[in-house]
Formats: sequence, structure tokens, C-alpha cells
Amino acid sequence: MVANTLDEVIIQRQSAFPYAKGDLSRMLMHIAIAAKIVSREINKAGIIDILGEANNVNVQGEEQQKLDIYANNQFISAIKSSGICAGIASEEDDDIIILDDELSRNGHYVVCMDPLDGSSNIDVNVSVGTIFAIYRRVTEPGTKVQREDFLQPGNKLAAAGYVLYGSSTMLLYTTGLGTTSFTLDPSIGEFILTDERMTTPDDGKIYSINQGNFHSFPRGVKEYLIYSQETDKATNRPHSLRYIGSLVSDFHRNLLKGGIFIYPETEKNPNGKLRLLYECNPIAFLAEQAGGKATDGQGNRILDIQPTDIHQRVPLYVGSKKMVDKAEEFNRKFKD
Ligand code: AHM
Ligand code: MG
Repeated sequence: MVANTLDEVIIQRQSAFPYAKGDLSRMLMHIAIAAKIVSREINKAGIIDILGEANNVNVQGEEQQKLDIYANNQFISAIKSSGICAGIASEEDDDIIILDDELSRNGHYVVCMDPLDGSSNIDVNVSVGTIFAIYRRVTEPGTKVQREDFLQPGNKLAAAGYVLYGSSTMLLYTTGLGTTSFTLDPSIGEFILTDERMTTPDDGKIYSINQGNFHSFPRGVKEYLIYSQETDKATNRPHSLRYIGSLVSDFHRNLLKGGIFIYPETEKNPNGKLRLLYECNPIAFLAEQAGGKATDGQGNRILDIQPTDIHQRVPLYVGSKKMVDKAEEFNRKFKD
């Protein structure tokens, strides 16, 4: 039988996982259930009282939206009920969440997640996403998880993915065997296989960056942007700027069409804005597994960065290989 739904594909591939006990499969299925629930809530967000600010500020000093909190709770409870996860690091929670019931404590995995990325856009009906990264813990199962279980470089990821709540809801994941995409069919409530092994173009014509910060970008980025705005000989037009301000949507478009997404260091955010553990790493893993590239703009592969803090930020340059290489070339050539 040809696998068609997310659950079927996961089960069919189970034996390919390095630790084929079905644990990771179960976790992905539980994440997908939470994704469907959050998708349903987002779809009716305008007609129920779930839009707007929750009058609460998260650890990053950002105003939490009601849907942030709703999504956080849904994903935490779904991951918890998988019974194989011993702890969670979430953008919305200051410290790690230790799952200390009998079952979870014996779990082999930890999850890092941004339950609702780009949520400041939600009131205006712009696409948002959920990003997740799954590691095998390094401490002994049966004990409480420690911060070191989360502070692992992305090259140790067991799986990662995102859900894009767009004009349709999509789920992309990788376990290191390519990037696979699914689209939610709301009439039957199932994620249906869209692309078994995605490939991103080596080169592209789209650049995505918050150009409003131009004056506080490093010199190399400014020069790269000026280069991108010059007429390309092959197409007789400059590159196109496309920026939604919602990482999953911006990355997803570029993954399909070819492009580069950059969030560099700025005066306000000297290490960039995006968080290594639950934004940059999972996106980098998906990008590489589709043939793309992700670095910090200075020649360092995102997945090789050793994290030192749960909410650590890093500059992110991700997308088509040739475009990332070109942007890095400008950073090497033009120093501040
Ligand atoms: P969030 O996690 O608080 O939603 O912030 C992350 C978002 C990303 O989705 C997006 O790429 C970035 O912030 C946009 O930032 P800016 O408004 O500075 O361009
Ligand atoms: Mg985020």
C-alpha cells in the first residue's frame, strides 16, 4: 500500500530510525494532533475571543498573545501525552519544563519549540507557524532532565519540523532522511503527503530581510542588499524582496521557489533576533535536508553551533546554497 497520510508515512519509515522503537513516531503523531487543534483555533480566530494580547510578557520581554499561550499549552500537553518526552524548552517559558511523571521521566527525548512563531501577525490574518526540534537526551532516562539535554548542537537532532498555518496548513518534518511535507485536508482531519523528498533550488531570485533595519546592518549585509537590487544579467531585473515577518512563511516560500532569508545582527539585536534552539536549528535542519544551506553569515554552519543558553540568539542566513554563499562572500569582503 502506498503511504498517504502522515501516520502511515511515519509508521512505514519507523524501521529507518536509528532507535527503531516507535518512540519518535509516537511523538510526531502527537505533535500532529496538537497542530490540528491549533490550526482549527487559528482558522476561527477572528470569530472567537482568542485574538489580541494576553496582558502578559514572556521571558524575551515580548507581549504574549492569547494564541501564543493557547498553542503553548496544546503542544505541551500533546508532547507530554506521548509519554516518551522527559522535558520541553519553549519560547514561551523562561526555564525548561521538566516532565517528571513515571512515564515521561523514562523518556529518551526532549523537545525544543516555538509554539506560535510570528504571532504578532495573527491579528491581521497573516500566516504563522509552530517550530519544533527533538533531541535524544544525554542524561540517563529515569532521572530528571537537565539543561545539558537541551544544549546540544543541531547536528545531534533526532527530528525537526514546522507547521505552517497558511492558506492551507502544512507540516514539514525531517529525521535526517530528507525533508517531507504534508498538507492538512480539513474535511477528513488528516495530513496528506504532499512531497516525500523536497528539494530546494540551488539558486534563487528572492531575498527576505527586514530592510527597515538597513542602517543598523553590518556593512557586508548592506552591500549584499545593494548587489541584490542591481539588475541581474540573466533575468534583466533585480532580485525580489519578499518579507512577511513570519519566519516559517518566509522560509517556506523560499524553500519552494529558491531564495535567501537573513536575520543578521543589528544594533537592537547584536546576535540577531532568532533563537538557536527552537527557530534556527530546526529550520537549518529542514533546509539542509532539502539541499539548502544555513549559516550565521560568518562561515559557521548553524547546526554546528554549541548552544550555551536555552534562549540564545544567533544571526541566521538560510536558503539556496548559492545565495547563502554569496551573502557570506560579501561579509568576508566588507568588514565594518
Ligand atoms: P516571535 O517568535 O516573537 O514571533 O518572533 C520571531 C519572528 C519571526 O517569525 C520573524 O522572522 C521575525 O520575528 C521578524 O522580526 P522583525 O519584525 O524584527 O522583522
Ligand atoms: Mg518565534
